[in-house]
Amino acid sequence: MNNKISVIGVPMDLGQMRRGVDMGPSAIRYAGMVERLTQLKYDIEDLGDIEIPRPAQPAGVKHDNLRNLNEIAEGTQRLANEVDQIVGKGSFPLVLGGDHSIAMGTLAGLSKHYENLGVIWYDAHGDLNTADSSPSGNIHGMPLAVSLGIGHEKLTSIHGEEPKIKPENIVIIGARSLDEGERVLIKEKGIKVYTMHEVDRMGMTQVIEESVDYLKDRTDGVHLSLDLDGLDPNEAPGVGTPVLGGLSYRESHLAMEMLHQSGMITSAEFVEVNPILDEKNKTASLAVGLMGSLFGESLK
Ligand code: HAR
Ligand code: MN
Ligand code: MN
Ligand code: MN
Repeated sequence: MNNKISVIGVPMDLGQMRRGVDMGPSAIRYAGMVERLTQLKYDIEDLGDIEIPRPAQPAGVKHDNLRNLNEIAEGTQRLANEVDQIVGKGSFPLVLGGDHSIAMGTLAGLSKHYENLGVIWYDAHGDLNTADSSPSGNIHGMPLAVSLGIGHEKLTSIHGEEPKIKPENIVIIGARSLDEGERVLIKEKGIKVYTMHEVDRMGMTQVIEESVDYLKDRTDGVHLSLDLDGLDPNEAPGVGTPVLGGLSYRESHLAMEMLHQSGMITSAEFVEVNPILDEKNKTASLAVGLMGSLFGESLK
């Protein structure tokens, strides 16, 4: 794994309706992220936070079922520029959310450096909605579709017109809340999904082994996009859209450890930490612990 890590915070809360997720980056830093990764002998630089525009007034106006469209497009474009530069100088981008809409910017920035960028989407949700299929108009439910080039032109054209990723390079893990339009897209595009059903039946070991095998030959880099709501709300109470029956603490650490061993992860983001909904910074601390495992911490 790359020995240089560049951290960038994205205090974005415009992709959904619960205020407070914009404080996710601070909560993760307070949970001891830099100290934890420094102990692992990484050379870590914290670039601070991206500036996110204020929401339009009156707040939260919907634009064609795309709440805060212009502000999100602007903020994620700034993130794309930063991520592009971080990879350009040979460092590992570690992005702190913020709601999951920021992944549009992360993937757009990364896409300039990879022909076949792999994506592991660790999430209760598919985030494959468009304005037409979205039940909420919340853009945090759309970033994976947008990155495939499906969605509003203002979003699909962030940091370049072309699609940022290909459907065959995606693996979704932990899904248990998929909307009808998302199911159609998954079938149509042949996207690989390990729902909770498959995780339960196969176990996380096999899920990660298969995912690594699947992505190994077809990709030239793999981004981990970890939505904390992929974990069970008992482990991760500080998220805006909790869904029961999620991945456990131990399954998630195992997944991170195995991904570390694979040596294939080239960038990562940890999103949807909302300290206002949290219990004593439990979810932010969990995120930092998972980073520890992803970056090679182990008892041996
Ligand atoms: N699928 C629902 C929607 O699009 C809920 C999405 C919730 N998304 C996240 N990110 N928390 O995974 O509105
Ligand atoms: Mn705010
Ligand atoms: Mn998500
Ligand atoms: Mn989610």
